[in-house]
Amino acid sequence: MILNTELEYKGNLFPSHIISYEKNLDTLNFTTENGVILQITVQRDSVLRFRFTTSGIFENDFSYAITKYASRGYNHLEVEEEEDKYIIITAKLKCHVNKADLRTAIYDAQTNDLICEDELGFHWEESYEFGGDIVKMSKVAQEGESYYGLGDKPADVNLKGKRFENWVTDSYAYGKYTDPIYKTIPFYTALHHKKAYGIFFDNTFRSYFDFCQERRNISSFWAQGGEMNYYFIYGPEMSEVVANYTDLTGKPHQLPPLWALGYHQCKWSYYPEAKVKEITNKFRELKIPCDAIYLDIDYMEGFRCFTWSKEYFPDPKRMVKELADDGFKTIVIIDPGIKIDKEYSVFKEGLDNDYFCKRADGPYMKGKVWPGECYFPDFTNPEVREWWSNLFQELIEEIGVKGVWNDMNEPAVMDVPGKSFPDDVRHDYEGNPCSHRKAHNIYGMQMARATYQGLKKFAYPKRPFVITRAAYSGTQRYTSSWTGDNVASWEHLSIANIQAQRMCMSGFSFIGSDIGGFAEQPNGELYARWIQLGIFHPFCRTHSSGDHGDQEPWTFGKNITDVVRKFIELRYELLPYLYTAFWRYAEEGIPILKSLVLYDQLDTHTHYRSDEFICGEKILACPILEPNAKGRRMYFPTGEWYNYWTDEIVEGGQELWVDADLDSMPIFIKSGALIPKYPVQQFVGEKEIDELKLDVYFKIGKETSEVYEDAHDGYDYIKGRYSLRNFSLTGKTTELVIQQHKSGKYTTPYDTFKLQLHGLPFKIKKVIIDKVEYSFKDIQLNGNNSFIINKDFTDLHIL
Ligand code: MIG
Repeated sequence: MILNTELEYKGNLFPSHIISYEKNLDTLNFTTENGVILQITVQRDSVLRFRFTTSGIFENDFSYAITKYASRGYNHLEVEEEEDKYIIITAKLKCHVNKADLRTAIYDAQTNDLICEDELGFHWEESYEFGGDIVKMSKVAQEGESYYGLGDKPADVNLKGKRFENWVTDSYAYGKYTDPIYKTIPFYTALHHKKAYGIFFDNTFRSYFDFCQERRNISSFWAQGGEMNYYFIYGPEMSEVVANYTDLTGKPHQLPPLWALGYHQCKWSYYPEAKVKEITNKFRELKIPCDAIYLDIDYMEGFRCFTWSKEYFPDPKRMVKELADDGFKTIVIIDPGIKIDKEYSVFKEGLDNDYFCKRADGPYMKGKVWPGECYFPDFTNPEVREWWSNLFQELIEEIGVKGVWNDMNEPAVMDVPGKSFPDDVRHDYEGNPCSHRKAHNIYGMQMARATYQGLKKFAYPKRPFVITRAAYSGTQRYTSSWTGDNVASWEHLSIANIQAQRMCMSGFSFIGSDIGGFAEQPNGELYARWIQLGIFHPFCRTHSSGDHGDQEPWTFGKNITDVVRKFIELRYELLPYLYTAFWRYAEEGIPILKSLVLYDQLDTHTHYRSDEFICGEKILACPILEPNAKGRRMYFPTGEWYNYWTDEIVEGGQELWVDADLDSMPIFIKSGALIPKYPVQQFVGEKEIDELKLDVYFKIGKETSEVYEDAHDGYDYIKGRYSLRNFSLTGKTTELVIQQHKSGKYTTPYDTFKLQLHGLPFKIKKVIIDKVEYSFKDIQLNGNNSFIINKDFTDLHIL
C-alpha cells in the first residue's frame, strides 16, 4: 500500500502541456499532449469542480454524495487566454490553468488574493495491482494556513500537521488520533489570511489527506482508485464554505420530529420487556425527562433482523403502545447481516431475488456477525433498497416503532481479515458495477438510506427518525448519527466534544456521542460532566455496553441524579432554541455547533481552540473536562457574554477563569439575544405549551434573534404551516426596543410570551406595546424584570 505522496515514490506521472481546449456551457476541457484531460465545471460563482482522467475517457458521472438539489448557476463566466495560461473568471473567482502542466491557482476575483495554489498539482501512479490509477493532488500550504473538517476523526479541531486515512471502520474503544474510524467525509475547510476555502474530494476509494505532515508547506490528498474529482469551494467565510458544501451534499430531507431532540436512553441491552418498563418507569418516577428508549440486538429472535424474541418480547405491539402512552418512543436496532437460515423469510426473499452481495468469482459474501454466518444485502442496488425499505412495514406501521438504529454498517464482519468485506466483493453501485474497494465507504450510507426510505414511507404522516454509525458525505440527508464505541474516560469526553464540532463543520450536524462512554463505566462525576456537554449536542443519548454495570441517570447516587436532571431539564427548556438551530441548518446548511474558528475566523486566537463552542447562534458553552474541577479557564470570542447562571457580563477576546462546580457548567449567552424556552416536560408533547418564555439579554446596540416553530412533527410546515418570529432588539441607556416580525401560517398554541429581562441597566417605569402605554407596576410579575405580553406584538418599548 502506498501511503506517501510524490516525494518518495519515483513512479509518479504528470500531465504534459495543453494541446487543446474547449468550452461547453459551464464546462471546460483541457487536453494535454500525453492524453490527460482536466475538466473544470463552474457549479456556482464560488464552486468549481475539477476532474482529471489519464485515459482520455471520464467515468460515468455518478456520485452518492452529491444531491440532485445542489444549486447550479453563476452570474459570470469568461475565459481568457494568455501565453502561459488560461484564466477562468467567475463573479467570485479567477482560476489560472497553467498550459505547461495543468497546475492551477485560484484567486479571489475581487481582491486578487491568492486562495489556493497547486504544488505538483495532479499526478498519478499506475495501479498495476487493481488497474486504473492512484490519483494524487498536492497544494501549497499558505502562510498560517489551518485545516478543519473530515468528519469524525478523533483528533483536534485544527488538523494541521496530521495525516488521515478514509476507510469506514468499526473501531471499538478507539482512542485519540485513532484513524480511520467509522466515517468517511473527505471534505475540509482551510483558512489563511482571514479567508477560507474548502475542498471536497468526492472519491469513495480508500483516500488520504495530508495537512503539512509529510512536508511542512504542502497539503495533499490522494486515493487508491477512481478519478481525481474534487470540488473547490470558496468562502471567504468558513460558514459559507460549509454551507456550500452542505448545499452540494445535501441538507436533511426534513426536520426531525421534535421528540428526536429530546433525551434518549439506550443500553446494550435492555431486555426483557420487564426491564425496559423498569427503566422507563424510573424516568417518570424520578421526573427525569426522556423521549426515547432503545432496544439493542437482544430484542430479536437469534439476532434475525425484523423478528422479535418470543421469550423476551412476547407482544411487542402492546409493549410499544404502552411505552408510547407513557411518552416513550421505541427505537430498535437493525444490522446489515442477514442470518443464513432457510426458514427465515428475510433470508429467503433476499436469496430468491438475488439481493445479497457476492464475491468476484460468484460465491456469496459470507461473514460472521451477531447472528452467526450471514449474507449481506447489496444496498448499492436501488431494487435492494426498495425491498429493504418495505421490510419496515410491520415494524413501523403495525408495531408502532418510531425510529431505527443502523449499526455494524461499515460493514463490520467478525471473522474476515480487515474486519469488513474483502476487496473483491461486487456491488451494483447504481448500475456502475464495481468492487468493494469503491463501494466500501458508501455501503453504510446506502443501508441508512434504504432504512430511511422505509421509515419515511411507513411513519407517514409523521417524520422518520434513523440513526447510523457508518457514513459518507451526504448521509446527513437521511439520518442522524453517533460517534460509535467510545470509552468512559475524561479524554473521551474531550474527544466527543471535538468530534461533534468537526462533524458539524463537515455538514453533518445531527450528531452526538454515547453519553458516559460505551466501553467501561464512568464514575458519577464523569457521567454528570458528559451529560452537561451532551445536552448541547444535536443528538443526546446515553448509551453503554452491558459489560460494565449500569449507566442510567440514577446510577450514581442522588447528588448526581439531581445534576443530571437539572441539565436534561435545561435541554427540554431549550427545545425551541435547538429546534430553531436545526431548522437553520436544514434550511441553509449552517452547522448547529460552531467551533470558535467558525464563529470568528478573523480572531487568530480561535484557530486552535477545541473546547469552547457555540451552540445555535447565541449560546457559548465549554465543558469541564477534568475531575475535581471547580471551574476552568476558557476563551471568550468577540462579543459580550452573559454568564447563564449569574447574569454577570464578560467581554470577549480574552481567556478567563469561570466557576463551575459539579452542578454547573460554563454557559454564556450572547448579549442582545432572545432565548426561547418551553416549560420542562417529561417528554415532548406532555404539556400543551401555553406560554413561550423569552429570556432577553440586554445589550447597548442591535441584535437579532429568531424562533422557529411548527407542529413538531408531520409535513405541514413544508406547505407553509410554520411560525417564524424574527426579533430585533435595540438597547439604549434608558430604553429597550424589541420588534417582532412574524411569518408562516402556523398558529402556535400559546397566546402569550413571558418576557424575562436580563441585565437591564435602568429601572423600568413604563412599557409601550404597539403604541399602548402601560405602567410597569401594573404588568410586572413578582417584583421581577418580567411581564407577560401578547405573542402578536410587533413593537415594544421598555423605558
Ligand atoms: O459488536 O449492538 O456501536 O452501540 O450497542 C457490537 C451492540 C455491536 C456496536 C455499537 C453499539 C451497540 C453494539 N454494537
